[in-house]
Amino acid sequence: MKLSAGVLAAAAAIGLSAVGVTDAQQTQPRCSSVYTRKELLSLTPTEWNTVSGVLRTMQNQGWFAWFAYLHTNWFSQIHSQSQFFPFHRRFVYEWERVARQYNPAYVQPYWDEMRDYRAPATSAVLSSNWVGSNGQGTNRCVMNGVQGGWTMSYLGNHCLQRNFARSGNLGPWYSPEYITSIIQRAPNMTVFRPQIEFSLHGIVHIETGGDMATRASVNDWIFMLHHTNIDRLWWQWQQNGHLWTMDGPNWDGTQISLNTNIAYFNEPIRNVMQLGYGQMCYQYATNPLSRRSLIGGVENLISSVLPPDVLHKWFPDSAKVPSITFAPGAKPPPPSNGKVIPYPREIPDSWIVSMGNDLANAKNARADARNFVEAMNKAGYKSPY
Ligand SMILES: *[C@@H]1O[C@H](CO)[C@@H](O)[C@H](O)[C@H]1NC(C)=O
Ligand SMILES: [Cu+2]
Repeated sequence: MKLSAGVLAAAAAIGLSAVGVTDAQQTQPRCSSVYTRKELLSLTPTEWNTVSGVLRTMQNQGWFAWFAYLHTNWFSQIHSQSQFFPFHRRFVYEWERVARQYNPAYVQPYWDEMRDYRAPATSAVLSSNWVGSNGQGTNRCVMNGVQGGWTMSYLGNHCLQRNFARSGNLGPWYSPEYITSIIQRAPNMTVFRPQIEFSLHGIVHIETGGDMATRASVNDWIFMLHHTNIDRLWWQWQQNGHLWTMDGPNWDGTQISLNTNIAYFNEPIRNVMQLGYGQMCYQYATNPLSRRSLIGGVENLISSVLPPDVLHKWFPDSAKVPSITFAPGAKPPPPSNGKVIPYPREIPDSWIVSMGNDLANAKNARADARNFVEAMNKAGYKSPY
């Protein structure tokens, strides 16, 4: 596509560099400033005060109920097909936009779930200091953390519920190595979407249980932490050569494209593809906590342990980037300290079917995750994570 003189002049007027305009897909202006979404546990006490205060206000003003209603009402249009990523990016952004009207210092944090994948229930995220732990009593009501004792009004008044799987232990979930492998291997949205939706995405919903395992999962603020992390993973993949990649089915049976409208929001998917443009004026922090997962770092370790054929099958980028320079303190410990990667918990067929999701895709995604662990263990790989 050739850029017209008018487009170039408009781009110059809004201050895009030559590098910026080579992106012919981008029709939105670059943000004049961006804010940074951080891992929850890296928030300062002041930042957490801001966030938790806004959440209480939003609960009192009915926003939890409104967003839970939206997610429920549009459920079948936004899951199990390619709208999944763009819809949820726009949805989390909408939540953040409302929150920032109450306090402009609100920035939506994420939960780095790969960091906690071996024993998620022991994560500080699920402690009384942050989002609270498992539900209590016969009704599984959440009694501690930022939503402790809350009554949710959608659908019908009830206490916020959680019912952790595995007798409250949760997990194991999906390793940083596996998520990194998906990001390196998935060639298009048709492959990438189910691999994330039916691994990490689904298991956190199901295993948290209670409200999180229903269509009204937005009642639990873990939803926002979780989907912000899922959005971060999509962005990682986009930055890995897939900035404008959008293909596969739309909910109405047509093929999706960048010009397809996002369900409910009625604006083209194109508008939310590139962070730092249009309304998407945020970026993701790479702080010391999140560096542990989604790691350039692990590749060096992996490539020193795995036989070349195994390496190239599961980590094709390691052939392109033979060695990585570590930031001080970021180098993974030697393999002798490592542990075998456990098989991840899988999403049951019954849940896939009850949510109206695509069972064949879900089965493929499960098999891929299992084959990965088997290949790593067979090769004698020990994980530092
Ligand atoms: C996505 O990639 C898979 C695997 O290479 C391929 O079979 C499929 O046709 C691709 N689909 C699209 C829409 O590009
Ligand atoms: Cu959803």
